[in-house]
Amino acid sequence: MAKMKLYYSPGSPYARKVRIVAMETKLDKKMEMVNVAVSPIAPNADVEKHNPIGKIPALSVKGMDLFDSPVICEYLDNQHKGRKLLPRKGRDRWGGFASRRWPTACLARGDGRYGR
Ligand SMILES: N[C@@H](CCC(=O)N[C@@H](CS)C(=O)NCC(=O)O)C(=O)O
Repeated sequence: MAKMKLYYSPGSPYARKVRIVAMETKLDKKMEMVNVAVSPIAPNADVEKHNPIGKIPALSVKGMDLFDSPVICEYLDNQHKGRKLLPRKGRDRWGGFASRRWPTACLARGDGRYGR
């Protein structure tokens, strides 16, 4: 897979969500992290090349620009071979199983386990 570039800021909760999915899917290893500062009064020209509304996170991959964190998370979840973190349909999408697998639940518990 071509090297991906994630435009992010450590303080952005949206970017953090994407970074968690990247780590959980191990795709962070194939990702160049570009730490940027953005704000509505100080737009970042580099970010605007990848997201027309200038927000982070934005992911540049294979000549595509992806933005909006749910879109980036879904893309990443479809790029790894492991079990899907974000099931799109059925019981797993809304059911307890899906919520127990969500990485933040795992991180909050702090033991690195999924499931019960
Ligand atoms: N719906 C977007 C929201 C992204 C967003 O609002 N990001 C903030 C940082 S937390 C931002 O880039 N703000 C800069 C601006 O509004 O110009 C997503 O889920 O990615």
